[in-house]
Amino acid sequence: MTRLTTSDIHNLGSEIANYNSDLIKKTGSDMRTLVCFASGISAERFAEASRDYAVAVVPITSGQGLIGSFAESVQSIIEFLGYTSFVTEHTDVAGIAEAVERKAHLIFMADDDRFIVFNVGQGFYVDNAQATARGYVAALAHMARGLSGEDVLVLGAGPVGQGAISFLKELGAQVKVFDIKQEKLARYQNDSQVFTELSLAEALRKYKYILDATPATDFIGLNDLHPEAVVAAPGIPLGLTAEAFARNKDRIVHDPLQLGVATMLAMAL
Ligand code: 2YJ
Repeated sequence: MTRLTTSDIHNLGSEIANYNSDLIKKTGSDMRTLVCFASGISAERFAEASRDYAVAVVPITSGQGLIGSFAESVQSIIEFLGYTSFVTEHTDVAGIAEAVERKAHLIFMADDDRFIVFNVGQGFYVDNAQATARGYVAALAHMARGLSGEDVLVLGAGPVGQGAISFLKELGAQVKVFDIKQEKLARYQNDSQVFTELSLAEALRKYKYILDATPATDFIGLNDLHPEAVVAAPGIPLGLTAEAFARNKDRIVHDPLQLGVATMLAMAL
């Protein structure tokens, strides 16, 4: 994931209900339903845990420092899902100490390389890349009204792409993968469930369902896509050109933070 900027998440909190409505329009399901599907927990469990869990978000100053409104944006996503949450007054280690003192069960925190939620009581964490992968596969599966037996093209075999591939396999999809770096595809060479594509142009034209897990920008133009393409594109920047996005926007799920954070929460319960 490329480092977010304040402008990527500007207004995220005040726009979250609109974001959710948009998700319903595109996928037929709201954020809560999608993240329960992504994490394999029931809606009842998700609701029940919201009564028991307090969630902290700790601003982290290391590396390139704070991103304006990052912690508050994470908090607004968690609260939209019905959970009580707070941003700690202190940052970094003092913030973690504060979170534990204030009885947080879950602690969200991100530096320049990792973004995790730590489950204090149970001693495990969920990484944003893993959660983002599952959340976006869930969105794609709902847009497609099921992916069992369907061809799905995954672009990029980094952490998000790999997470997406394992969930797509669980869902019974026929997975195709492309990565500009051939060596990243080596892990799938002996995997009979994953087909390696060597031409991006051919693959894009051939497959309707696409999960773009690359950090690349503007490499998918209007005429490159299948005419009925359905795209789940985690992360910023978007791989589609502005033109390609405008033409297909009702069949594209793309956001800077929302679905990944929401899925982290569900997976951390
Ligand atoms: O607390 C803050 O305000 C900052 N330390 C947030 C930093 C957010 N980190 C990023 O945007 C990184 N690119 C996260 C990488 C996650 C990889 N899945």
